[in-house]
Amino acid sequence: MGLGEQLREAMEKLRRATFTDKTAIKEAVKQMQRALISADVDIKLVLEISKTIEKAAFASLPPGLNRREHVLKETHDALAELLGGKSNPPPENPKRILLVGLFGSGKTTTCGKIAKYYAKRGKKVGIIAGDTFRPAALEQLQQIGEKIDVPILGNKKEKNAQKIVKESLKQAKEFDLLVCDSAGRDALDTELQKEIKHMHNEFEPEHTWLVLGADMGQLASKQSKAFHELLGVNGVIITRLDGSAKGGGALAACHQTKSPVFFVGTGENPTDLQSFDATRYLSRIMGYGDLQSLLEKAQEASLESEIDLQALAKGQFTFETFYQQLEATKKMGPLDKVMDLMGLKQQLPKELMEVGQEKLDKFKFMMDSMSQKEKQNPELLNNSRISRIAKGSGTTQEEVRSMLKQFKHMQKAFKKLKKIDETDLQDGKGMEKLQKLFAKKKKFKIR
Ligand SMILES: Nc1nc2c(ncn2[C@@H]2O[C@H](COP(=O)(O)OP(=O)(O)OP(=O)(O)O)[C@@H](O)[C@H]2O)c(=O)[nH]1
Ligand SMILES: [Mg+2]
Repeated sequence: MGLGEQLREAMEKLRRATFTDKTAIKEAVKQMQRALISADVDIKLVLEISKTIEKAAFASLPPGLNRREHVLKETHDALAELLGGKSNPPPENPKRILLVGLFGSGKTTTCGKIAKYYAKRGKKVGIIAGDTFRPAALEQLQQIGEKIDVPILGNKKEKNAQKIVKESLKQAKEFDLLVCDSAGRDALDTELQKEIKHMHNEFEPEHTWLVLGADMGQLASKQSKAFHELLGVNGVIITRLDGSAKGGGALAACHQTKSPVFFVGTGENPTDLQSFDATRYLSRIMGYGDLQSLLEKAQEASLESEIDLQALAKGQFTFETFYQQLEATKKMGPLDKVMDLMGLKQQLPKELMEVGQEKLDKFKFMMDSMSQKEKQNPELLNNSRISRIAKGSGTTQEEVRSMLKQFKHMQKAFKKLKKIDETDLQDGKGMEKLQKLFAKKKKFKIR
């Protein structure tokens, strides 16, 4: 079973775990450990990742996520870190890139893709045909070169790759970037090792990138290590990610070479190259299509709570804020969770915590039936106005009164927020202060 499948199974366990049950969590974490260890990931790292997951499983929750989602997100973040961080933009002005890798990993195709990528960004690029083993390797490159309009530097008669590089470098000044292809090799074969080492010494590339097929699986780890020890690999490219393979070996490759994935190949054409996105990749190997939306949800939730807090802190608690607050909290989960987070849970009556879609809709209709002036000055709402609003919104006067009561309760509670300095909210200390403030006011009561 490859790393991809193992990880997916571990994630599946995490997803199904009840999280009230310590043994279930521990079991899921163990499975994750097994998956990582079998991919030759350093034991220290494995333990770090497990600790992160366990911590998330027992720690208090951020707004908007339930326990399961929180654990999945933390796991994702830990794995993304292992892949060299969430975002690794490729270098902007590389001068020399050497591509190395096993037979058929996609080096030659990728040479074309990278050349195209940088040519599109205004660089004058040349490709060195440094593969003298594969029959018709030069022709293959020449065809690619024609397609992308990039010159190929090579010599059909020369069998020594080092000499080809030496010759090509004489023209180096003409180009901003030289991308060098190499022959596919088993990195553990000593003869081939010598060959590529000589070529590497001649070329002196600042970038030596290892090209790996997404279908390589467990083989990736050993080979990556050997290539890295031999040449000092400082970047990884995963090809054929468009196929059915999950590309689990990439995790191990990144770890072995201590270098990030810069690009992934997603097809056979020169434009089928994407800069790497750890989240997209992890969604794939973890078989969790919703990961992206989960992360968006987490971000949205924290954004929403921030925006609301800032508006509230300014003391502008209007009907609009009221509605927004209810709507946001509905999206984020039960209102009492948010109130709890703000240290308000004990102070607010129970009915305030419960807000369903039906009630929200009614509030919306009522608000739509109010004039701007009424929205800004709720004290204007006398009996005749209330009667008008009820009629206009298809609700009863009693329902309008109940909504007003709820609004006033909340308005009063949030007046306390004014005492919090706005800058505190921006630097994240606001929440702490807020909790302290309300914790002190144990006797605070809403009538
Ligand atoms: N679907 C798909 N196919 C790819 C991708 N990258 C490479 N290929 C295909 O994989 C096969 C091998 O690609 P090459 O570029 O010739 O690989 P190589 O590493 O140069 O191979 P050798 O020179 O023989 O070691 C070809 O059929 C390519 O079209 C990719 O990202 N997606
Ligand atoms: Mg090739």
